[in-house]
Amino acid sequence: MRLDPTIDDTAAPMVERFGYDRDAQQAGIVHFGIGAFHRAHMAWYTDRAMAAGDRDWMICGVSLRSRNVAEQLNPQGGLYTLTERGAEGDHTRLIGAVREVLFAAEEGDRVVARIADPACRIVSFTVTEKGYGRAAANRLDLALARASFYPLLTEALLRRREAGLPGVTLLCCDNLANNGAALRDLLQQWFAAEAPDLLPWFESECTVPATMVDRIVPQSDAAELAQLAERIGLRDEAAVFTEPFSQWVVEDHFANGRPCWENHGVELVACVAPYERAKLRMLNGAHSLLAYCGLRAGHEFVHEAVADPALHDLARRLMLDEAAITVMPAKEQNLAAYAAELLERFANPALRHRLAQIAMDGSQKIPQRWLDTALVRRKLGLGVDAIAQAFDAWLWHIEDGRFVDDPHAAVLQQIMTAGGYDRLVTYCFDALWPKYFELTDNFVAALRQLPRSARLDC
Ligand code: CS2
Repeated sequence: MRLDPTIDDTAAPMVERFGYDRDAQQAGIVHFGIGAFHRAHMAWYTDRAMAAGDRDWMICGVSLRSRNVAEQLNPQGGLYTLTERGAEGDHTRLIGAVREVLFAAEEGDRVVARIADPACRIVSFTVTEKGYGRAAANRLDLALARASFYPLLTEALLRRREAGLPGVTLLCCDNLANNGAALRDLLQQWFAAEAPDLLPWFESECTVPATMVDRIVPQSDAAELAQLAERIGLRDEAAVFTEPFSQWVVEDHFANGRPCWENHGVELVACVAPYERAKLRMLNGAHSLLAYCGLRAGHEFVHEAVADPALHDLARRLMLDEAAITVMPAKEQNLAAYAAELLERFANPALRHRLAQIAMDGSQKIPQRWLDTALVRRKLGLGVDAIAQAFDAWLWHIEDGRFVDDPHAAVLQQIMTAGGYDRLVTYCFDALWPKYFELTDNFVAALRQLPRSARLDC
């Protein structure tokens, strides 16, 4: 039997329930990019806030790229289960916070109507690093932006302004450096080009807080869905599987209200930067290192890569010897303990987290994960060694080509084939990441020290 809104309380008794009247709630949130991460993170926090008495924070999810999530969730009335997989076994909860999923390409009018509705107070995003239409150095590429959420958002905000409604909070939940400021800057560029008269209203009525989001959420696979159905007696096509750990640090700057997430573990702070930097440079930095070095060493999953003593040591060195010194921690942050905890989280064998999932979109992830660290270290007169090894493994990954899923894959591979490593390294710092141009010599020098980069002759 498939999960649907009419299932009664006797079905799947071991599953924890949300326990609020979904039909009595309005949709206070429109979320772009309703993938597994959002369902296991913001929707999970919001579900618990509503279960504790907060009202009218149902989520309308929007998919930009495919109809898949709508097909998984809509027949289930938006319901899905979240299973935490830890040392104590699996713990499953039914989540009620999602009302519906709209596919933007076909239901744009509805997306606009949901955001323009007086009930909507937050528009949030997990559209991945490449979903923001950024070219080098946070410049907005208008053609890419037109294919993303910007036009629908603009139409909806124009309607809100015409109707005299208040603004909304625009909440970026992606792993970008300074994600609030970055999104704000991109929106300013977009409005300046496409809807200049909306810009002053946006600036005075909307806010764009920074967030640090953290929960490891692998793509669910068919075997996991089948095992879940066996265990709970219900088939859930939209099920998510994640770790027990979750963290969300949010700048408390909301234009039009928010759920009381702070009662459910969310840290609402004045400044997110130290948390975000530690997370991007240590967790995500080590993740990408494990992905490229792990794939090169023949591993498939994160827990396998981190069980390899050489890679464990390299990930630890990237976090502690290289990244930690570049982060000015908040008072309560202990970066040594953080690194130790991260290595334990990576080692969780119940999470089938594919290295290939992390390896995708390297051209979009590498700057905030490795290059920001390298830039600070250069200013301090310090080199990079673990990061250079990780970078070398990324070059291998491009050359090998088996798992490459990256918006710049074709051009990177072409350059590699035509000019080899030296041309590719130069191209990266010249064209792809010009903000980091001064690092070219550092990386060339560091790569020269590595055995497999003997071909590097630039
Ligand atoms: C991962 C992240 O796919 C990736 O690139 O590094 O999704 C990571 O699992 C999350 O940021 C953890 O919070």
